[in-house]
Parts: sequence; C-alpha cells; structure tokens
Amino acid sequence: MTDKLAYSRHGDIAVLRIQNPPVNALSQSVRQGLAEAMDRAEAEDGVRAVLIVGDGRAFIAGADITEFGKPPMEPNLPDLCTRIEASPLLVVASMHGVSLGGGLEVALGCHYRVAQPTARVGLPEVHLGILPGAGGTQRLPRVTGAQAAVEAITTGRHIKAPEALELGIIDKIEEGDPQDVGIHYTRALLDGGAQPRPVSQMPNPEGIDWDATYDAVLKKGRGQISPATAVRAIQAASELPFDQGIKRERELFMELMNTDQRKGLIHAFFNERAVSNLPELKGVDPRQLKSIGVIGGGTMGAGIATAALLSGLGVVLIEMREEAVEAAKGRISGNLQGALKRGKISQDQFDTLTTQTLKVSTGYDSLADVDLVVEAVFEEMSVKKEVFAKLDAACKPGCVLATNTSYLDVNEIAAATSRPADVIGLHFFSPAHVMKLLEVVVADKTAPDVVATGFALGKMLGKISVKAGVCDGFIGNRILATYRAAAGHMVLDGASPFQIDKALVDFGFAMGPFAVADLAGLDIGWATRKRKAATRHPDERVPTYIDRLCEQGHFGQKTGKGYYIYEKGKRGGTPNPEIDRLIEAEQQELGITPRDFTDEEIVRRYMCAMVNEAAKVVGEGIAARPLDVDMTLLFGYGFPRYWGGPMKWADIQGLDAVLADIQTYAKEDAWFWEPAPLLKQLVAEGRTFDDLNKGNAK
Ligand code: HSC
Repeated sequence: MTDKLAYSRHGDIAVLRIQNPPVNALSQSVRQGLAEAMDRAEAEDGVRAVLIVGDGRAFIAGADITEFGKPPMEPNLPDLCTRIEASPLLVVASMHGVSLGGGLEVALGCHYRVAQPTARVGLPEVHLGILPGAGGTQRLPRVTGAQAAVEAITTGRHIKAPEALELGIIDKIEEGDPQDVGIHYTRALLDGGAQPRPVSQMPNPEGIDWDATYDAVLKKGRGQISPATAVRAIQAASELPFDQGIKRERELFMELMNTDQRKGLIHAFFNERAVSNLPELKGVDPRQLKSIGVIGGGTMGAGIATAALLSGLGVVLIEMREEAVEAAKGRISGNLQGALKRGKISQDQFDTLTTQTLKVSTGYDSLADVDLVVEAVFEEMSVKKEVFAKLDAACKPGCVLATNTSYLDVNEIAAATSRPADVIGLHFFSPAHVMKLLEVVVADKTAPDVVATGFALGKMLGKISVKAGVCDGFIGNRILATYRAAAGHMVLDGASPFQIDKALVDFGFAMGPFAVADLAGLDIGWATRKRKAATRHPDERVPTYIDRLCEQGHFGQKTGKGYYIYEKGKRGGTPNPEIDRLIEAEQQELGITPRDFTDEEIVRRYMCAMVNEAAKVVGEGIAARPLDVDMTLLFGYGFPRYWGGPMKWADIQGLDAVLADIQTYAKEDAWFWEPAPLLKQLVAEGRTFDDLNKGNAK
C-alpha cells in the first residue's frame, strides 16, 4: 500500500484514510492506495464495510491538477470510482471540508455519504476548462435530477452540506470527528441491513430541453466552452445506459482536455496562487497591521476604506473639510449597505463598522496610531509630496506610508519624507472594495518588510497582489496604454471603434476598449493626452478626433454621450454616429485612405501590442515574471480567464509567430512596433514565457 493511504480495521469496518496534504488531491499514489486497500478489504476475513475518510482539512479536493497534460498513470480515476461502486462490501464516505471534482466523484462511487455540517461539495471542473470526468456527469444527475445537476456542474459552485442533503447528494449530516462519525453511521447502516446501493443502477434522470439549455449555457459562458460541453455529457446521463453515458463523458472530457482553454484556465489556477509567492520575501515578517489610515474619501479612498473595514481593520479616514468628511462617510456607508444587502455582514456589524470601527477626521494628528496609511488624493505630484511630508510628521515610526498613485514616480514621492524605506505604492483598482487586483509598487529604497506588509494587506483584503516596479503606469496601466494605442491606430487606418469593441468582446474581453473609455470618462484620456503632449515622441500617432467630443463636454457614460449614446433606463449604449464623421475628418486631414480590417486582424494587432509591451515590462524587471503580467491583466483589466493572460496566450500562439507579426507591423510603424528584446531572445532560444515562470530564466 502507498504512503498516501492508511488502512485500519475497526471490527468489521475497514477504514481507508487518505493522507495527501494539503488537500488530499487524487494523485497516482492515492488512486493506487485506494484500489489496493479495496482489494485488501474485500480479501480480509470479517470485513463487511469500507469507510473512506480524508486526513487533514478536506475529504478530497479532486483529481491532482498537476498531472494534467502528462501521460496518464494507472489506475485511472473513472475506473477507480467504478471499482469502488462495484464492491460487494458496503462502501461509505465520511466527508469534511471540501469534496470537489474527483473528490465528490469518489464519494458518489460510494454507496452512502455522511458529511459534517460545515462540509462543502461541488464539481468545479468547468473552471479548469474540463468537465467532471470520473462519472460525475452520469452519477450526479441520477441523485439530483437533470436540472439541478446542470446548475451545479455548469456553475461549478460549492454546495453547502444542508443544500447537498436536500438535493440528495449526501444522505446524512452529523457533527464530530469525521472518522468517528463515519464509523458510527456505517455501523448503523450495517445494523439496519443496508446493502450496496450503486448510483449507476439508479434510473436515468428525466430529460429537459437540452438544446435550449446548451444554448443558454453557451451564451452565459461568454466564449468559454466547458460549461456548455458539460451539458451534453449530462444529456447522455438522461438518454443513454450508464456504461454508454460514461463513454460519452470520457469523449467529451478528452475533447476539452486538448483545448487551449484548459491550458489557460489551469495556468490561471496555479498562478493566481503563485503570484504572491515571492522568493525574496521568504522569511521576511510583515509589520503589524491592525488599523490603517486613508487620505482622501473620494470613490477610490472610500472603496479602500470599505475593503479594510470588511476585512476587520480599523480605519481612520482623513478629508480636508467637514463637508468632504460627511460625503466620504456617506460613500463608505453606501458601499457597506451593499455588503449588508448581499448578506456579507449583519445589521449589527454594519452599525459597529460605521459608528465605531470607522473614524473620520480633518486632522493628520488622528493618524498617530495607525500601522499603515494609503494616500488616495488628486493625481498631482506636488499634492502628493505635500501629503507625504505631512504623513512623515504625523505617523509613528515604522508606519508604512503608501501611495495609491496609478502612474506617478513613487521614488520621488518617497523622497518627500525622511523615511523612504517605509514608502511603497499600493495601487488599487476602482471600485477598490470590488476589484481583485492590487499592484504593490516597490520603490528603490522600500524595505523588504514593507513589501511583505503590502502583500499581507492584500491578503487580508482578499486581493490578488502583484509586485511591480516603478515606471509610468507600473505593469497594468503601462501595458494598457500600448494596446489602447494600437486600437487608436486601427481606427485611424479604417477600423471602426464599434467593430473593434465587438471583435474584442467576441475574443472574450468583458468590454471593448472604447466602451471602457466611455465608462471611465473620456476626460481622463483627454487629460493624459494633454499631459503627455510636451514629451511625446515625434513618431507617435495619437488620434485627436475624440478630443472634439470632449471639447463639447461629452465625456462618455456620465454625460450620456461618448463613443456610444446612453439613454436613461437602458443598459449599454448605441454607437454614436458623430464618431464616424469625426474619424473621417481626421483621416482626410492626415491624408489616410481607410482600409478594411477583419475581426481576426483586429484581435491579432491588439494582442501583439499587449504582448510586446508586456515583454518589455518583464525584460526591464518592472514585472518579475510573465505570470505577474498575466495575473495583472486577468484581475484588473477584464482579460478572458480562459486564455490564462496575454503571456500564456502568446505561448499558445507560438512566440515565433507573434514576433513575426510584430515585425510585419513594424514595417508600417517602426517606432510603435519595435520588438521587445526579451521576445526576440526567447524566440532565438526556442523558449516560452512560461519557461521564465518556472525559474528557467538564464
Ligand atoms: C478533477 O477533479 C477532474 C475529475 O473530474 C476527473 C479526472 C478524470 C481523469 C480521467 C482520465 C482518463 N490538485 O487553494 P489553496 C493545491 S479536476 C493539485 O491555496 P485553500 C494548491 O495549488 C479538480 N493541487 O487552499 C495549493 O498549492 P500551493 C477539481 C491542488 O484552502 C494547495 O493545494 N477540483 C489541488 O484556499 C492549497 O490550495 C478543483 O478544481 C488539486 N486538485 O483552497 C478544486 N487543489 O500551496 C481546486 C488545490 O503549492 N482547488 N491544490 O500553492 C480549490 O478549489 C482549492 O484549492 C481548495 C482549497 C478549495 C481545495
């Protein structure tokens, strides 16, 4: 028997205890251990039942995802589930923590299931780009009915024990040590004369309108195919005998296993965990974090304060004037109302957070005791410097001083204090209590424990924290500026903003760049263009047609008109016909003859611009690894998760092909399309971005 499985006897019950920390994933040695232990239990005299339990914090979290894409190793999981189910002994699962994916499939292969009240079950495979492949699509609908199985499998959600009981997924809830509970339950079943009860022999679930369900799930997936494919597997459960249903499940599973979406989603799964795992922070303790200060109570400051309050931190918010203090309180209270409505906090918690945990003030002396301050004031270097000089005077020694600037030089801000080692950038994304991304911007003199504190804060707030270096726009906004520019060039050359938006939504982005510009406010881009005009490279192409709209006071959604026209009460906008006229006028002025673009070319140019800039960002050390870029784009910029991020996308396309396209585009505009040295180097060496993630950088 393998060391991942402990076998013990409790009278006529054989206990199979899975020991594969941290979450008992079903790696080859676990599968082998389970198969051998079943053989042993069946061969031993006096065994009447088998109990399967998990050691540590979970029953089983699923198949071992690290084995995907590698050659299959026996015994495979579907056969193991069938083997368990076919046992003449009574087989029981006692579930605690999570039973996910293959973990639930093993449990469904057992004849009875008991769970702790806090247990959660689910089949989340679609989030990894696959579908339950060890009988889950065939057994779950036999116990829950087709409709409930479709809902559970296509959303992949975690189902709490009480609901699982109601749905028939588990048979009983009992609190206590999972092994004791399991033995107690198994004993009661044996005493009651219970016999093996294979789910596969239960009747097929009744059918539903499969085509309509497939279409609805496909639409909801916004380009992700695994949920809709899973519908077809569940359909097989209702229409085919069990054995044939399993075959169909396997075919569809293998189809998905071979997709790029599966590669992208698994890349996202591992790297959203790896991103905050920085070798240089090993052994570095963060500073204490009990309360934080927030300077500025606008949308951003109020969002940061809300996130901090919801994570249990004390908050002192500073505004300049009494009216502004009141307005900030109103914003925070509004945000917390949202959390109250969604059941994230109780009325009591709401009252305590708004009246006691949150403190507001107009004086910096109120910050004397806080452990960290985030400044979220106007984006102007002189204003920031003034704030940091005041913080330097007011805050206790060791307090971390953070700026939420989205592009200003954090080194220059740090120099305005007598303690640059305590200064860091913490770039939140608006609304800060909702958006998952946090860029932790490390300046030249930032101390390692201050960086560790930035990451500790991110973890407390439930953020995906990414380390970034200092440059204009850090990782995310710097790359955004480049792919946004590529979109602008395509407009000048003949693609309409509406075609571009649609092509990118079809690619999987939540919104296209022009709809995003309307949402953010066209005045922001207008101000940036003016700010950068003086230092602009002479070869840089910057469309100005949209400035005409801004000059008339049209700033997008907030004024009702931008690239799109927004009508009250209607969701989304309709293309603004004025835009085409403005573009035409600019093309005439510049002597450009517009040409047609295919959607494919639009996506390719947009993505190549993104990847090229991202490669520069990694090459210059602004992002430590390609995965840092991928997670930034995924969690802050609506990049489709199923592509894994722009660097993963580029790896999947082939870096040589991406570089070749960039070199072709460079023939039209050598300045903009100058290939990143890192990209050229990787192509020359036949390596991928992912090789750099694995620490293979030369
Ligand atoms: C599956 O089951 C497919 C089957 O249907 C069919 C297969 C059939 C094949 C047929 C072939 C013919 N594997 O998240 P945490 C690691 S697909 C490997 O930080 P938490 C994780 O990377 C699977 N590793 O902890 C991390 O490692 P690190 C379906 C896994 O408490 C560590 O464990 N199951 C792993 O916040 C701790 O994880 C899922 O999709 C796995 N399955 O959350 C569940 N799961 O420390 C995925 C975790 O080195 N997992 N790890 O960074 C989760 O949702 C969460 O990890 C938990 C724990 C909720 C389990």
